Amino acid sequence: MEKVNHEYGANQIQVLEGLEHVRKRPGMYIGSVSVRGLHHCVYEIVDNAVDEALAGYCKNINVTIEPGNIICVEDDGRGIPVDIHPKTKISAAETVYTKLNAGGKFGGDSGYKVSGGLHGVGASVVNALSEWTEVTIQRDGGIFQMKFERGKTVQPLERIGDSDRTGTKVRFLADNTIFESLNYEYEVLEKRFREMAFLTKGLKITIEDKRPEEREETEDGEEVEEKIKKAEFCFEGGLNSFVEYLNKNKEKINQLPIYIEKDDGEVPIEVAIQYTTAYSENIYTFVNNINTIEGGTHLEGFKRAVTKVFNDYARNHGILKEKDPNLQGEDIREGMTAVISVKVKDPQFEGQTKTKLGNSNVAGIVANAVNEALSTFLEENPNIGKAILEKCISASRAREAARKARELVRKKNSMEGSTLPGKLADCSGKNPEECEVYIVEGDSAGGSAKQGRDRTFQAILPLWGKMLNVEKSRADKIYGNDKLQPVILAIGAGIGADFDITKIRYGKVIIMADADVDGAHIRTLLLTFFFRYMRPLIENGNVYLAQPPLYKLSKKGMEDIYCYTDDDLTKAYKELEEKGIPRDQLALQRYKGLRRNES
Ligand code: TSJ
Repeated sequence: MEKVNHEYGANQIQVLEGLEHVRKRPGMYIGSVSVRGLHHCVYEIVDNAVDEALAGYCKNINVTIEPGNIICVEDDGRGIPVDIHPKTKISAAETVYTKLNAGGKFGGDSGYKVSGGLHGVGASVVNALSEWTEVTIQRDGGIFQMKFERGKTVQPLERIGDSDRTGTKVRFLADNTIFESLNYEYEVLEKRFREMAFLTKGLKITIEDKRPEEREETEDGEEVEEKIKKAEFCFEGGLNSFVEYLNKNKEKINQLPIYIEKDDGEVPIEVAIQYTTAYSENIYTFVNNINTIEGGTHLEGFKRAVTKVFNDYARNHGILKEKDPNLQGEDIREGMTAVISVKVKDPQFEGQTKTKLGNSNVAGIVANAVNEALSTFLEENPNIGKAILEKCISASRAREAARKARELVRKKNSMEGSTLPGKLADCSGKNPEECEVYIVEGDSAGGSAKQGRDRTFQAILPLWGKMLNVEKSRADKIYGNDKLQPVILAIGAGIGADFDITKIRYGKVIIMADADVDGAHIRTLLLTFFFRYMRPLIENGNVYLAQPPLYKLSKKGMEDIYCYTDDDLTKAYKELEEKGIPRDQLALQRYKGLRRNES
């Protein structure tokens, strides 16, 4: 007995050291202690329940944000095993919660665990970063419960009642001494759980925000309508539903997505493809339900197969003649929306953000599956095949025209030296790292920006008239566009495939548009342009949005107060009133051109 106790003690110390380290260096385990890391904790717990669903034992997962930012996750799976682990002498459930990375070591292995994967650091990490945690398990005819504080067990697993149901419920309060904020964003969680439900056909996930609403009022004291913060996601169509959701506002070429599902026992694959009349390509890829935003071997295999199948089909059906060159991948993917989901037993994640699949065998497996299913689909649906290929061919022509337009722009620029747009009020500084350009809307705004700037490092580029929506035009229309041309020239790093981020003339590209609907429109159009034609600029963090104040409150002897929203203004009035400064003693200035749309 003595000896056993001793071992138990040693074990406990090791456990505590592990979880102490998580508290010392939380970033190493969950990325950051910002809201992002906070949301990660919720995903981590939910992932455990999704694993139970993938193993085939759970149909429902309910997530609740309770008042006080407590998170509750409940599933109807088998319940975490409660029997005593022979080695550690503590329950399996407690081990999952107190040992780093213990999750994967337990039985019932579905093989493709989400938890223990990329952000799968294990429930113990969330436990260590929580002020308190309460786990309730129903199985083997009983209700069992255990409690923790900052990772330490304050109540070992005990039986607290009888039950003929099974399932696991976890409630936790993240530690506010670790996280910058505990304000979960309902919309962010909703989006992730919708995605999780798309990826696991038939699984029902509900989310509800039960925190009391911060009472919002407009200036006139009218109450703002409450948003519904409750959703239920369950998609029998799986990825088909996902693609239909992504394309809901677009004009479709194939009404029903092309659906491919194949499980060779090694790498199960699910793909859905739907073409729209849009010009962009939207492909989302997942490995073990993790969004692989950097792509990888699964995406490569997919692209390779799609390019081959459509070219073969076009040749066999006389759409491409012998003398015609092959269609390029990008032509074939114009207007394509696709979601690819693969399950890989031992995924290797590479790349800057570790979201690029590296397993080389996956490329061939995906390519084969897509090859086979897609060529069969085209043979069986020749009308859809022809409609898609017609679009590919005009994409290919446009690409050729775009190449010529781009070359023309390049030639013109090199002949005229580095021509800067006439309207640009450049800065005198030449070091891009220190310089910034404000893209402002209209002449008057441009004028006041010029007055207020420090010309040693701040440049102003005013824009006029209707900005082109690049989402609705092909590349050939963009290179020569007179609204975009000044932006391209001022930034000075080219566009599209030629874009070279090392050549940017300003380290900060700042969009400064009015705080009204027209301003929002211009912001969206410019951001879309940067996203589609200068994406490294966004990914490298060079694009900024200026937020000018809507109001200034002033009074003699008091420092000016700037308000950025109507809400800010209401709060400022209230706070000043409490300090004994009534509204009628304050001068309110509304900034011209920065108003919200009042029409
Ligand atoms: F890990 C956790 F505590 F965060 C957590 C686990 C949180 C939530 C909301 C659910 C779960 C969870 C775990 N749900 N279902 C399970 N299942 C198991 O742990 C389990 C059950 C039975 C067997 C078996 O082999 O009989 C094996 C496992 C891994």
